[in-house]
Amino acid sequence: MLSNLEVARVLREIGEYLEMQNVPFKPRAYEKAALAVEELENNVSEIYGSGGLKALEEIPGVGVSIAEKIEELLKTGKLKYYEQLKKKTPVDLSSLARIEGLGPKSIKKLYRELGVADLKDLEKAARAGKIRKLEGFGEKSEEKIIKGLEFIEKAGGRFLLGSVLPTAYMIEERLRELPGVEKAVVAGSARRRKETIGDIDILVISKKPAAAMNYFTNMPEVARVLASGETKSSVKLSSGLNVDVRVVPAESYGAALNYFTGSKDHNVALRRIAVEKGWKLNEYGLFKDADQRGLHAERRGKIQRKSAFSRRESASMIAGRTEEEIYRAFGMEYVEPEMRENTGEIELAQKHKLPKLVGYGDLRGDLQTQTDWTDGSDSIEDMARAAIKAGLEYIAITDHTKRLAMTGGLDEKRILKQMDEIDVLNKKLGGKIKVLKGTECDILKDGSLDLPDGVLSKLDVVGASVHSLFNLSEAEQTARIKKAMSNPHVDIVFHPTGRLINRREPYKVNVEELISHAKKTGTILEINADANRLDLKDDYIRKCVEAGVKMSIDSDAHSAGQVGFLELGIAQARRGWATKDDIVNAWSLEKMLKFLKGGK
Ligand code: DGT
Ligand code: CA
Ligand code: CA
Ligand code: ZN
Repeated sequence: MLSNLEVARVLREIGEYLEMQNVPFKPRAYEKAALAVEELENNVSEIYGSGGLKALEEIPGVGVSIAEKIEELLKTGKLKYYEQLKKKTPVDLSSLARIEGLGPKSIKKLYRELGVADLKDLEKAARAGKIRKLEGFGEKSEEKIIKGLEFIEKAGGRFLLGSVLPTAYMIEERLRELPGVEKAVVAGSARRRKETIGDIDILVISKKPAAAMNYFTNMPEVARVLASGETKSSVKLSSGLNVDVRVVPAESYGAALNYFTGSKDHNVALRRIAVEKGWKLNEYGLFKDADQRGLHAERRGKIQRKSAFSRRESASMIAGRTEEEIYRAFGMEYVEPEMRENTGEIELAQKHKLPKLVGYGDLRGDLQTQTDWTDGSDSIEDMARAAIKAGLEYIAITDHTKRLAMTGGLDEKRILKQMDEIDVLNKKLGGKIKVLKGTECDILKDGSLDLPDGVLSKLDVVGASVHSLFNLSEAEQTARIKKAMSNPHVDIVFHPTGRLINRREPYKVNVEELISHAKKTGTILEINADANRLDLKDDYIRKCVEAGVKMSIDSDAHSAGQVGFLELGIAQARRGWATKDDIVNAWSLEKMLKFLKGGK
């Protein structure tokens, strides 16, 4: 389903393309229609769904011709007229318009005079000093364009959850400590723990909103203030990351948190349920009747004023103070943020059948860590002590094997020596933690393993990994890993797809086939908690859960400081709907080992 903003964007771009072709009047009409759609209280798809073309024509500024275009867009997801215009004018409008200060008129000029069709052309022209010579531009605007290009480049990709969360927590914490602030909490995709983040969203309840905003827009990390208002401000940090802060009234806190946590698709589904009940859900609350005047005020953001708010609250508010209250009013179970993607969680919540997700404090062990025996930086004992500190009951030492020569991978002789050392250490630690003997054994080209079975059979935890030949065909790669899984000593496949988020695609492999082979062979698949990996990804975790394939959540620590750094892995597991029962290292040592040895 298309959102109002998406429909408005297409209409606006049509106007801009027409403007570039010097078509009279029409551009203005499309711009007006875009604004009207943007400001609609209800979703334009819903309006069309209930009232058809006629209802679209009733939107102010939307005539027959534009209504028909919206209809085509909603029905097919595409619009021929728009596509044709785009083809006729080979200018990447939406990218160019992201540069501060560039509108359709100046983009037209740049295209006509300098042939600038996209950001690359723009950069070339600016660096060559050509833009300052254009009429209506100058040295200043050329500089501004170069700045704008730099910002876009910096913020171009999405950010890793692992790099964003510490910043998000930090800002949240600082806001919370300000005088007058009752609550400050991270919402948006960061609260849903999505693996990559577009921007940080933070909600604040405060008696002194101006003070909170003043602090926020003046934080030392702020590179630029994008918007600053009484209730909503946005900044760009010097890291390139954008942060939005909104101040909301306590009465609406739950509704606002729900709205700004998203996902958008989850929100839309909830709102539809409200409409079915004859209610109305928005970021201000859940309301019994659609008091149009009140809603109008809300839309303009004036609702923050106490008087307007309490008037409406007394009139028709059903819930809004907490998220729990809202879900309860719907007759639903509370939905954990990590599940809010509208991929089936709403239906389960209605039936009170949501899975009980593995908790952030549920892990009892860590099954992948490396030490200074290979490419880790700390000793086995350091790692064990760090694990004790992290509250773990067991830790597996899984150093690399000899084929991974650059890490000083262990051969047969050295790993046997390491096993002896672990025996000694376990005695020394006197039961404070159980150090398990393990390996991260390389999978060779033909699917055989880098250590002989005689050694593997002596280990507590055998992990197998692909570290080479990433470019095999899908069939070869899949067969290779399946063969390793068929080895009766292999307990876990570590980082099963080999991806590095934003840096490296996974190798070609049929994960569905790996999952069914894991089921058949009793092999565990890993959820690697490294911020760059988070491998398996959420979709695959769900498939494992459905197939009854067990998983482990491992830190892949290469230093003591990284041991127990499992939060991101747990978050990923929760996004994949995993329960404690699905995660072997959420189990007691005894049960976990029994599964490892008995599973095959
Ligand atoms: P991101 O920032 O791209 O990683 O993803 P989000 O989910 O944080 O998205 P963002 O920052 O654009 O907006 C925060 C939340 O606000 C989003 O999860 C849901 C809500 N929201 C934003 N735009 C819309 C919209 O057009 N309709 C609805 N229903 N909700 C929206
Ligand atoms: Ca966001
Ligand atoms: Ca945002
Ligand atoms: Zn390593």
